[in-house]
Amino acid sequence: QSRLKLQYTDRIPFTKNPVAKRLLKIISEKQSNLCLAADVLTGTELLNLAEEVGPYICILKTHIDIIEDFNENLTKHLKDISQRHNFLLLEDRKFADIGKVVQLQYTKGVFKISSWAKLITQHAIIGPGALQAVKQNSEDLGVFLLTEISTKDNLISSSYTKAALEMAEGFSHLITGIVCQSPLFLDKPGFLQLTPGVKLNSIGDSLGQQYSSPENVILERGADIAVVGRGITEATDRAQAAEKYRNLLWEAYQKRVEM
Ligand code: 5IU
Repeated sequence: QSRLKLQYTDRIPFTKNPVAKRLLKIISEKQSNLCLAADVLTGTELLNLAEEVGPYICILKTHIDIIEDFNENLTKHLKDISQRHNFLLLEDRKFADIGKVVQLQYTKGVFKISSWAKLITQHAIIGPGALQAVKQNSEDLGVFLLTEISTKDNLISSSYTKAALEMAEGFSHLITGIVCQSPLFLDKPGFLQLTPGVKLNSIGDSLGQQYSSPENVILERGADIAVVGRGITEATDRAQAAEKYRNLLWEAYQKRVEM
């Protein structure tokens, strides 16, 4: 059966990655398939945003290296908020170096990503090395592997996408899902499709980003979880905007299952 037709809870038995199981539970408990892209520049902004939007999201996605006043208290507090509001932290680091360097970037440096992020993103370009580098943590870590990207004129080909998906299949204990733009891997209900580039009333920005609507991303593009950034962070009432995206995305998924 196609993953597009299954309710989130019915997909739990197909997952091999423990974090994916937790994520599917959170999604159904909160009735939210919304991931917030929290691209703000200070610790205070990030924590305030997480508090406001926390009730409506299943994942909060960070780019921790854009925070101008980073210290370890920030990730400690962020973790507390994520536990209180029941969402997972995804560091969108898009690891893409040799395995050894990825291992160091994931565990060391100022950010110590492995100490707070249950989810990370990785590029497939370097081969299985980057996945092997973080594999020993698979009880406590889920990887979203990138096989497509939302920007205009990007260099990813369909053969790259296909090969990246095949690579993911070899690491099903570690892979939570795939970051992509179209309905791929329909026969793998254990993998979750995470799709960025979602915004109401906009087709893109001036730097190549391309947007679809919440309905389009779930019904046409096959997303299981949609990533919304500026659609929420630039709204006057961010909680209200998050609730609106949450409702639209959830209704679209229910419609997809019933169609
Ligand atoms: N992001 C994309 N497109 C992609 C991938 C990641 O936009 O293909 I892979 C990230 C970048 C940003 C967020 O953190 O998702 C989208 O933010 P906006 O909704 O503000 O464009």
